[in-house]
Amino acid sequence: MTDPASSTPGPQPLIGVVMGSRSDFETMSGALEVLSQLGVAHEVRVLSAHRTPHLLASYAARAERLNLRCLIAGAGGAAHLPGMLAAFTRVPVLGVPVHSRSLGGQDSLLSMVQMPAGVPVATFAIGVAGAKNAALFAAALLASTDEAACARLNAYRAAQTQAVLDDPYFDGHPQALAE
Ligand code: RP5
Repeated sequence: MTDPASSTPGPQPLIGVVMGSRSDFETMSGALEVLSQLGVAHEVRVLSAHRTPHLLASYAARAERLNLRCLIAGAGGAAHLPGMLAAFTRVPVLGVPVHSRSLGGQDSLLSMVQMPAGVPVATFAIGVAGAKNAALFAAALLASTDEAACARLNAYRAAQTQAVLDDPYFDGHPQALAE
């Protein structure tokens, strides 16, 4: 069988973004947008700890083979994907708890954050905020050894600050003070 991973076009990925189901895509697109904005080469896979456990194990091996700097893994409910990836690879895993219909993502969060000592998963906030922050965290890891990545991350943060300063209702803005 052809490995779809081996035919991925574009630059060598530095980050792997994985999710437990296509239904997680809306949440995880927060991470994909940030990585694209910051020009971080990445690849995306749908893998399930429960439905495709063998595929998950082989992807963990691929992550090491490609020397990916980290994996961003999103899942919901009994969210074992990040923990199982972390068990199979030394590549750092950033976990994104996806909002679940029945328990609002609390189940996802606790499944990830309560890992046993020895197999860490760096766990972020539930939902899109967590997905974006996981991508920013991954970019910050790259920035420590890559000047161009560092400059792009600094520019992103400066633009974010400027957007607040440009808001006419910003506290320090002359227009807001005059009202
Ligand atoms: C988890 O189960 C996935 O990460 C997803 O958040 C949740 C529901 O999956 P679907 O039933 O929508 O495929 O494995």
